[in-house]
Amino acid sequence: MMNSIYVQDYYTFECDIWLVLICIFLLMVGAFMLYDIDGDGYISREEMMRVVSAMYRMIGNMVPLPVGEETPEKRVNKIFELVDTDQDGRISFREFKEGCRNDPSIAQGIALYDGMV
Ligand SMILES: [Ca+2]
Ligand SMILES: [Ca+2]
Repeated sequence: MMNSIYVQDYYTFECDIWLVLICIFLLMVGAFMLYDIDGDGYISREEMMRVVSAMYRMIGNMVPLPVGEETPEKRVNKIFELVDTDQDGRISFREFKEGCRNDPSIAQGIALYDGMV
């Protein structure tokens, strides 16, 4: 009896983890597509600049911006430093995905509503 409850709990737990992972993946794909404005499969510095500038305008004074990320330029430079591992000046989905996985602060930095939730 105890055993079946345990299994059920475990199974539920597993389901939740998968759901969370799928959600994270969809969010990442969504975020990537959002940044990749021309849809060529890479995020260029200009594309990220456009989205980040729009984000900064949108969140305006609602969210205190972290030190060193007060301007869209600074944030884009920081993201590129961390994520563009082959330094070709554009971010592939693989780099994007690995960046998010290796450092949750990047995922947070890329998230649209960073600091609002
Ligand atoms: Ca692109
Ligand atoms: Ca790259």
